[in-house]
Amino acid sequence: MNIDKNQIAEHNQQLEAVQNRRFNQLAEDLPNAETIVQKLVDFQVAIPSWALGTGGTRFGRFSGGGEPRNLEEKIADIGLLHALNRSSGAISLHIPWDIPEDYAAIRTLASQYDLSFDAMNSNTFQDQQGQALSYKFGSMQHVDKAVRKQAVDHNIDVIKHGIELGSKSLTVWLADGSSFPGQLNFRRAFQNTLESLQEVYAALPEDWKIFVEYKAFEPNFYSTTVGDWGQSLLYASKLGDKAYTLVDLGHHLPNANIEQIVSLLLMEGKLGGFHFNDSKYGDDDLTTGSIKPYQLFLIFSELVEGMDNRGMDHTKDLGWMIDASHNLKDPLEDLLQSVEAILIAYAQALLVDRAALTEAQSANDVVRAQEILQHAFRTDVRPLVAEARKRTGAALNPVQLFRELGVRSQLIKERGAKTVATGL
Ligand code: AOS
Ligand code: ZN
Ligand code: ZN
Ligand code: ZN
Repeated sequence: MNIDKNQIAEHNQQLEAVQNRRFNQLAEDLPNAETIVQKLVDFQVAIPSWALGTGGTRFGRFSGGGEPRNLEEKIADIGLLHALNRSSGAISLHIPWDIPEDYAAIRTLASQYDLSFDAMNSNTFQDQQGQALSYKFGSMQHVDKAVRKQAVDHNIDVIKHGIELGSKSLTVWLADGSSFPGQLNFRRAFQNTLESLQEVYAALPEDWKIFVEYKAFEPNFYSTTVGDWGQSLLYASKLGDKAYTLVDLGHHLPNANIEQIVSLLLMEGKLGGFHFNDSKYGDDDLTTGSIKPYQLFLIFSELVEGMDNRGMDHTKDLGWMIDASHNLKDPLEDLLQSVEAILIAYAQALLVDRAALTEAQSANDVVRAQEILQHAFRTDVRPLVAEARKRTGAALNPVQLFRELGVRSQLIKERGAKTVATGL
C-alpha cells in the first residue's frame, strides 16, 4: 500500500478553501505566522517501531489486523504516516525486535520513504531465546559481573547495528531495580550500572550520543536504579559529553513538574531527547496530548525558551520521539494524532510573547504572566499546522484521508487479519 501525491492533492483540493480562509484570518492576528509555519515544516518526530502494533497490557492483547510482520513492513507503515503528514520522517529501532538482515536493503527502503534512522533502543529488560544468563534480577546493575557483561555486550551490538543504518544515538532504558526493601544495595546497584554504562560509552562512535532514560517505577515497584532525572543526570554527568538524559513523559510520579525538569536539564546542557506520550496515572503510554494538553504546551514552552537561550537548533539538537503503546486505537491513526498534538503544542509555544513574559516575571506580575501563557495556549493554531502540511505536500487532514483511502483494510488485505507486530 502506498499513498501517492495525486490522492493527497485531491483530498487537499476539497479542504483548501476553508484552510486558506482560516489561515489568512489567523495570520493577520499573529506577528510571526510565517516563521512558525516554517518551523513546523522543519520539525520531525521519530516513530518507534514498537508503536505500530496494538500494544499489550499484562492482562491481554487484542491485536488489530494488518500489523507489520517485519522490519520492512514497519518501515512501510511509517512511510505511510510520513506521506500523510510529512512530519514523521524517522524511525527508531529496537534490538532484538528489529534486527535487519540486509542493511543496504533496509537503508534503501527507508530512503525510498524519505525516512532516517533515529535512536537505537537496546533491550535488557526481557530474556531472549537462547540467551545465556537471565535478567530476572537486573542487567547492568546485576550482582553477577557475567550478567552485566552480557548486557554491555548487547548494547555494543546495538550500536553496531545502528552504525550500519546511519543512526547517531543509543537510548538505554533499564528495568533494573528492586521490588522489596532489602533486596538491593542501592549504592552497589548504582555503581555497577555506572560501570556498565561506562563500558558502553567507551564503544560509542565520536559523533554519537547516548540517552539515559529514567523511569520512576514498573516493572520494579520498590526502587528503580535509574529512577528519576536526578539519577539519570548523575549517570550522564559521570559518563561524559556524549551522554544525556532522556525524558519520557510517562515516567514520573504523579503531578511531577516536568516542565521544570526540562528547563533545568537544558540549562545544564544535559537534555538529550524526548519520549512523547500521555498518561493519567503512570506509564500509561496513551496518545500524546490526549489527557494533559496544557502540560504538553508548558513543556514545549520551556523547550523553546531554553533551546533558544542556548542557541540550539529545534530540529536536530534534541531527539524527538513518540513512545506510546496501547490497546484500543488503530496504531497508525493514533500516531497521526500524537504527531499532530506535538506540533500544536510546539506552535503554541512559539506564539508565547517572550519579551512580555520576561517583563511580567521581572515585575512579579503573576496575573500578566499567566495571561501571556494562556493566551498562547488558547489560540487555535491548527490552521498553522495544517498550513505547514499543505506546503510540504502532506494531507490537510491526515486521519480523514487515512480513513477515506481505507488504509487499514488495504493493509489487512495485504498482510492478513491476524497479525502481531513484534514489540511490547
Ligand atoms: C519503557 O517504559 C520505556 O518507555 C522505553 O523507552 C520503551 O518503551 C521501551 O524501551 C520499548 O522497548
Ligand atoms: Zn520511553
Ligand atoms: Zn515507558
Ligand atoms: Zn511510556
